[in-house]
Amino acid sequence: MYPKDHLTPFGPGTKHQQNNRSIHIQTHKTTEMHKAGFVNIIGRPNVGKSTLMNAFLGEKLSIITPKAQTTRHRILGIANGEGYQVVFSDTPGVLDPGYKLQEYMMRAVKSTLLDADIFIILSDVNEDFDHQELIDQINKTGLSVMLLINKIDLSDLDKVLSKTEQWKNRFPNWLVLPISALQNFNIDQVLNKIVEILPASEPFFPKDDLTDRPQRFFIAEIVREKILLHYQKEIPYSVEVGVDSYKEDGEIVRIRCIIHVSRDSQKGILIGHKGSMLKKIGTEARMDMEKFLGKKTFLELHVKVSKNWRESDTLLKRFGYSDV
Ligand SMILES: Nc1nc2c(ncn2[C@@H]2O[C@H](COP(=O)(O)OP(=O)(O)OP(=O)(O)O)[C@@H](O)[C@H]2O)c(=O)[nH]1
Ligand SMILES: [Mg+2]
Repeated sequence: MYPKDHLTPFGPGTKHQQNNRSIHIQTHKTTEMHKAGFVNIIGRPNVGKSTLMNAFLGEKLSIITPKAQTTRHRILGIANGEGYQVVFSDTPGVLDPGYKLQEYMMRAVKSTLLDADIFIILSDVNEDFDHQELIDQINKTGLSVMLLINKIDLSDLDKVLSKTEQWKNRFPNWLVLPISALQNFNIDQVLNKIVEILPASEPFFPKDDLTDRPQRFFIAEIVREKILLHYQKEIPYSVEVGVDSYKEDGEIVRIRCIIHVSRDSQKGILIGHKGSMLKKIGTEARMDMEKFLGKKTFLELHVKVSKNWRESDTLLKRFGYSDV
């Protein structure tokens, strides 16, 4: 989905131009000083991939919830520093797909095999990443792999040490490190290591970019985060959120979002008694949007039944799930 050549909105960092260094003398000079590349984060659902990317960025970009399958797309988060640019990819958790939406999610994961410079496989202290097919594909690339054992704040030293040993014995070429994404433990050390390994390259994005996704994407994700947090059972997995209209009106932003549900019966559950649930979602989402946009926000939420959207190629594509 994101071959590097297509990712490069500007300048001398593009592969094409790097391949023609002789005619770009200035590019050649600066390439030696600057490091840049793609670090793709892969792991099972709920291990903390989004928390980790946000920790690297020092910003809340990807949404995070205690529920598995929170992330549905590949999301780039760009960490810019003096002399480096690390383009992280947050991805959906690896699973065996049961319906079309999940198939699209897994295609997003597979796309990270095509453009990585470094893989981060995120595991946690209680669960191992055991998707052998993906491990084989990653190893076949011959690229650097960092196996990070997350959530060590929930464990004890003995367990962390034994997990670290297990992984080191299994994959002697991998760099194995314990971390806590939530508590920022070892995050700077991992970032330093990444920069050390990355190739010399011009940046792939302007150095003040944080992501490749438009503001609207994150607006919709904020609403989805609140739904994941406040509803149980099938609702979180049956909703999709789209931004229907976004208007700047001086210092105010007026936003209308559509919440798509899969069945008629889910509409009432989502709205709640006299609209109480929808109101709660709206209030919390609006507060987060104001922080994210830095502006006073008016938010309108509407619920629409888009029958069985999770199984419809047409609707999935309309909602931004691509073939990659
Ligand atoms: N205690 C602890 N909790 C963590 C840590 N990292 C993440 N979590 C929690 O784990 C849960 C899942 O985190 P996410 O970052 O959404 O996990 P994910 O891997 O992106 O999940 P999916 O998008 O569903 O695949 C959240 O409740 C996080 O707060 C950590 O280092 N320690
Ligand atoms: Mg996630």
